[in-house]
Amino acid sequence: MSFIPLWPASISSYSHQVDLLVVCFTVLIVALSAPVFILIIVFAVKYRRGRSANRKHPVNRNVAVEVSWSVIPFLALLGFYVWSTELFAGLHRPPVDALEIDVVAKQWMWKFQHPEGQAEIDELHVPTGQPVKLTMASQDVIHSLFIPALRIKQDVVPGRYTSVWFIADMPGTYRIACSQYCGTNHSEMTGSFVAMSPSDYTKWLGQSSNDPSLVAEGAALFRGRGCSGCHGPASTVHAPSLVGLYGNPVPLQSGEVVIADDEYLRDSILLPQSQIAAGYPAIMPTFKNTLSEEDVLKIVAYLKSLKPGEATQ
Ligand SMILES: [Cu+2]
Repeated sequence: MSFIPLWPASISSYSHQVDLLVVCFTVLIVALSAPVFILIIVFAVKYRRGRSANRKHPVNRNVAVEVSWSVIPFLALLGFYVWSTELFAGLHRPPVDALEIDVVAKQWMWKFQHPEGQAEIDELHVPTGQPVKLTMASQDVIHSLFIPALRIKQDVVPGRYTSVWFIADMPGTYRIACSQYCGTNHSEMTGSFVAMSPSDYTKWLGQSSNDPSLVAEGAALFRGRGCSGCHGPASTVHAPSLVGLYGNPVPLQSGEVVIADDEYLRDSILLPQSQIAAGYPAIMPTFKNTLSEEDVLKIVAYLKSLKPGEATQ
């Protein structure tokens, strides 16, 4: 019989910080609430009916004490608010050199796609000591990727990308779970998180390198689904060139200027009428019913690879 450990393995500096936060917060809450319960019991015994005790209570106000027992806990809790918010916000600021892995959640499995093309189901292999950023999409309902050993959990929501990042420090095999009820087999939507030394990871990549890279698959889709007909260099249709687009500002017809990030590229493919680039007619059809989230992630990977000055297809 196996038990769920009370304190699961903690394998990153982030997970150590979360643990420290939880321990300190528990200590604070006990320190704030224990005196209340202890005094309830003490007074209940001391002043119970029939007991001879001095029940006179002369007026004895001490403003300094009364203010301090409100202000000190308030400041302590505010400190925890700042601390935990800082930790939480850090989850969404990945370093630029992070290894990018795409995640598609669907009833009831996790699909992970490495940039070199390796795809895995319900298993995620990552190198230790290196930042890894997960860009996640859902094919159906809301799921939530939970990796207890890293103390991270992020909802995966249909219709948009969410992301999370981490650095795993200790090699080993840990659990992955879906922590958002997503239908009948929700409880079976689990998997293994395998952290490997960088050399083992390179070896692992080499073993399963039959698949073309994400960028190559995206490029094939870009041509195969007709995107290049309008957006390619030889096109006669008035459509914006997508070379060097990623990460740069895009002026919209509405006068707004947005940054072409993953989410913008995704929306432009699936909801092309929502944000029209300034100076271009709104003629692009939606690819909502013909491309899966996985296909879109591949095309986005391809578009991100298009840098000005490099040969394009
Ligand atoms: Cu799920």
